[in-house]
Amino acid sequence: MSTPVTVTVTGAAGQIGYALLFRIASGQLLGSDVPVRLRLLEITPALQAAEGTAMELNDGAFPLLASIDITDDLKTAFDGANVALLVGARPRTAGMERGDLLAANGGIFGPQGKAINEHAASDIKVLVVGNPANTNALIAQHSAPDVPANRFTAMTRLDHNRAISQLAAKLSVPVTAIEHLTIWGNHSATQYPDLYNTVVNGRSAAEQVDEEWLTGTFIPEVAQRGAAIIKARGASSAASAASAAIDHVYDWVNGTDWTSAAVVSDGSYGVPAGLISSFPVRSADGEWEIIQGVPVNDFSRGKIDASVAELAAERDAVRELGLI
Ligand code: NAX
Repeated sequence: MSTPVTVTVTGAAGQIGYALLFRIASGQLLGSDVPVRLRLLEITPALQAAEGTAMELNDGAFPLLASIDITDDLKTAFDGANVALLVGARPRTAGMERGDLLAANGGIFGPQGKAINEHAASDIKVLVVGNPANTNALIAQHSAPDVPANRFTAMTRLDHNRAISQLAAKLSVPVTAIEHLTIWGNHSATQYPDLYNTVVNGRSAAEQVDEEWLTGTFIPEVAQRGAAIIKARGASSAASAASAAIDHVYDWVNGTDWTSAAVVSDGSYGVPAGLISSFPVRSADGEWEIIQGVPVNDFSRGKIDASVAELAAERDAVRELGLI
């Protein structure tokens, strides 16, 4: 068995944390032969709840779980961290303007990025789940100037998985029949799930569905799926979000030919360099790479541009607030 990998999870006492931690402890994040040391970061009032989750983790007697530390201290949380899952965030509350939301999250992701810069292991990989995920990741990345920018990513894998599931149901095929699906842009209502490059049983997905379904049903339903879950469940997506976080990091570490992830743009596909935007990506040797040469038709161009404009506006707002 290899040496334990240190995995830091913020917002560990929350509902995504509750679903995520057990899957990490069971070996699904990194591999079934990789022991993990868990570091749980919470705000002080939630430390007791995190202790309760840790008690249950211990009760799982997971062979791969080497240790659990619970803390409200950033240095302790990120000291030697190899993987950081930044889940805890400030939710938007009634009457909160976008600027207030971004400022509140800047107060979380700025200091966390700084602590990662100062204390994390040199191979640190960061996944931001807490919303607004792309811009929170941008803030953390700018606060960690000594860490390669491409180690900061944000999660659009839940959107990717939702799109695969909905397309599979529509075409009555197993999810494994769907290849090369891409979520472009922001993890928000403007995200663009691209079926023009998606392949199902060797044929373009867009050719197998009618245009009205693609534009009038599929795209809005993927984007609004979170709201539909809240309506049905009375609580926001948790286990599916945790599952997507597991998928994202597992693929990052172990490699994949094609998925969607929000990574720092290098200017590909007209997305301004530096923005953290979702792209078609592959991973090899622990590094994401934006897949090049994916055709972008006029319809896709308009959708991608709209989502990227939203990301640029968020970046400008956090810049004005002095957060980046
Ligand atoms: P919960 O409210 O259940 O849990 C959040 C936890 O974070 C709480 O325990 C809170 O005490 C903790 N927290 C707050 N500030 C913190 C800080 N500064 N340091 C450490 N911990 C802190 O939310 P949950 O349902 O778990 O969702 C977590 C985040 O994921 C939210 O921002 C949510 O919007 C976001 N999501 C992102 C998704 C994505 O696809 N990127 C999908 C699911 C989810 O909506």
